[in-house]
Amino acid sequence: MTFAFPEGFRWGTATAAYQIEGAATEAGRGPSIWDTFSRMPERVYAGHTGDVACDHYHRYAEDVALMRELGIGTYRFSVSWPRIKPDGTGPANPRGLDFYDRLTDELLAAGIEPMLTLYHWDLPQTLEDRGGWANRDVAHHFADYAITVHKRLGDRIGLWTTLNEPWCSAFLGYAVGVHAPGRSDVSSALAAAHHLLLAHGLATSALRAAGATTVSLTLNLAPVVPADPSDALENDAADRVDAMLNRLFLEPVFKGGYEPYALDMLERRAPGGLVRDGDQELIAQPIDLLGINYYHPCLVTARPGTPENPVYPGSDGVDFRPAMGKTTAMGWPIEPWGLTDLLERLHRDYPGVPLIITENGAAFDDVRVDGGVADHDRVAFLEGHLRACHDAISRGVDLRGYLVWSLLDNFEWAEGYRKRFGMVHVDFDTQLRTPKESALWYSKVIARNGL
Ligand code: IFM
Repeated sequence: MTFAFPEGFRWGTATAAYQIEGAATEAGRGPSIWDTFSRMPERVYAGHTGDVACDHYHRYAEDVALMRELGIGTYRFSVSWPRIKPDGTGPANPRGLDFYDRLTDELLAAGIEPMLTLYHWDLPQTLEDRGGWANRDVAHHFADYAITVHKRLGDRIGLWTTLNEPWCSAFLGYAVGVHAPGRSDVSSALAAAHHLLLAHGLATSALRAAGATTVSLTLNLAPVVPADPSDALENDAADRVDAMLNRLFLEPVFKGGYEPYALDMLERRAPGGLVRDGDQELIAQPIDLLGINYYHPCLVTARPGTPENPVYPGSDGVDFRPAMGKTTAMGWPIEPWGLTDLLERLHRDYPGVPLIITENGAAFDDVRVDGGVADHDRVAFLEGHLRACHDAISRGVDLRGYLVWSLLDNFEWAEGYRKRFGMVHVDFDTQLRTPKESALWYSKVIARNGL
């Protein structure tokens, strides 16, 4: 074997509630912002919704059995807040908790370690009606919800993640409206970013007080690469994007506070008094693991006069370069070196924080061959990124695991079901699951603990 991974390395896969569960109105679940958004005209491809999705709510046992057959060691799933608290606050809906209880037991019985994410973008609609993440109160409601889930599952779940990709929730949801709730207002997005971080801090300390031993946060991070690294203007362009994509979240969590640039942005462009005394201390709760979702680097160049891209406040004069080489079906560049760079940077800038890849994967237009799915592109993608992880580990990075996005083809947000990220093909008419070549390949990687 050429690329052996450390003993105890976690091999797994990930999904999210709204993308796979379906059963949108079952057992007392309330509506989420994605139920509303997907019904707005022309927001989601072809009017697709998560109403049925992969019907995982009813087929979870079959999906767990599939994972067991593949040898999956860790399964990262998210809990639907509106299933647990249909109005976002108030008493728990026991039938909602029952589902995750059954899922957890099924996973444990199959020898699969559950990793639970509390928020993967499906805010209860009633909370959005009260201002959503731009309203500070939501952070406190989130901590209450976290404790409700912990009370029921804390005896069996060892790995807790507060938020998935708060940058996406804040900026894709509130600055440009390509995701739910579909608002286009930079100041609300900045408020949302701060309140998401606050929610993370409040939930982390509440979970810790309740006895959780491993608490993590998952961020979508990417190296921001200037076209000409020897040019000062180019570096400044890259630095301003990096400040809002990466450091806006990393610095307050790991360094005790926002950088002056980010703090200034939050105070100047968001409604007054956003960052209150004590907030930064709350956000800086120690965590045990940082989850990284890596898909591709962000390529930029300085072009004076270019208007700000609202998802990166302060990015005026920055142009976003298209991919040069091979891309996935999302049009994202395939650049595994970006993952090694990112891991090394995190190891250097935030030493002592164990890392785990909580998502990496790709959408491709799969080719069906004799009833099977020959997704050679996905195999090559995963193999390239696993080598990138191995490189980082051999340079001293404390990387504890790798989870493929995703187990199943699923509801890819604004792209609906047309972009397929799964290692397992889903026929959305019949709900038939067919492991693709990548699933079989990954299974062998897991068995060998390496490539
Ligand atoms: O499908 C998403 C997931 O929900 C969050 N991270 C990126 C994936 C691919 O776009």
